[in-house]
Amino acid sequence: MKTVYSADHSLRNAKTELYGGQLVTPFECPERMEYVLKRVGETGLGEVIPPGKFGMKHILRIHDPGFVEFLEHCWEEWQEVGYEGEAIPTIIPARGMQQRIPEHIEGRLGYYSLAMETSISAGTWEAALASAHVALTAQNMVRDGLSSSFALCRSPGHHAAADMFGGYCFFNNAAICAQAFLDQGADRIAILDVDFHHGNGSQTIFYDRQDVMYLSLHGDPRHAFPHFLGYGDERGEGPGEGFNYNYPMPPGTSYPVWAEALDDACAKIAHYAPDALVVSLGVDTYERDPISFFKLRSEDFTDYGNRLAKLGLPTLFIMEGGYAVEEIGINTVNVLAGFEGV
Ligand code: OKP
Ligand code: ZN
Repeated sequence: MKTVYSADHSLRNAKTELYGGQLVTPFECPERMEYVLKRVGETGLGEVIPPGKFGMKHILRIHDPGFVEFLEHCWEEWQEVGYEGEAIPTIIPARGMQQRIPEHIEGRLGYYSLAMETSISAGTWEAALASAHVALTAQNMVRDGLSSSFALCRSPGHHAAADMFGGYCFFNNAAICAQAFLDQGADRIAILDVDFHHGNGSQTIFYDRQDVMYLSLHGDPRHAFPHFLGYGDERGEGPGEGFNYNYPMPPGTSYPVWAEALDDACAKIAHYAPDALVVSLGVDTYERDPISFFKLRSEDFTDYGNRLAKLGLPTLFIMEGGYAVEEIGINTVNVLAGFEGV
């Protein structure tokens, strides 16, 4: 399987994440990519290729133009008002407030954010843009007939909504690729999200549509980020009803229970018969992940890669989370090698 990778991810190197009332070094750090890339090389998974050039066209099929413009200029505007730290929102348009876009950067930052751990800093825009292009390059390879490809994306994407960033995500890479498949002639795409966290952005973007089925296995939102979406009774709305499936699971969930949910999701995907499968691949389900509470072991990742292959669908893997940095390479490549039956 070929991997698409851009060193431009390292342009995002935020110094601060608001966590437990403190500013800590972000869990979502550049070193994550080094470990995955190293493992791809060690295991001989396949060639590593750079992203191609795409304009903004595919990104703007998913994201609001005002949001994109905000992301591009946020950091310079933040500095212009004289703030010395990284850009962290302090107020958001919560219940009962106006959903109008303010002029001051503090207000616009709040308007376009869904969470407050993700600081915007120098290079964030460049890295997020490179990440979307990595995803689109891998998507193109599958569109052109490869049976699978791996987009080694950083920043991740599945929390990003049409006009909100947060949860370490800026552009929703999986959603952008699903839409690109459709725009290039596909009738149906399934997004299977195996990251520990619910992909609220991906769900919301396609919630009223039946041309993209979204299925997610994740930590129960009563106990886990993003806390305000990802319940089991969210099934889609209008024409999208019956095309959204959530599998929230409790703290301590280990592989047998998780794999049962996976098999159920795979059966639904098989019945839907999509033209391609997009896998939001986060490996923060790992037992030693520092911010998550599932108990998957490294060999479990190989097993579920194998189960995914049984669907027999053209498959685009998109990197999402995974914060046990030293094991992220092993766990990620285990899924891909398991898929290939290596
Ligand atoms: C991004 B991805 C835990 C706080 C969680 C944000 C997590 C974002 C995860 N106490 N903070 O889905 O891996
Ligand atoms: Zn996650």
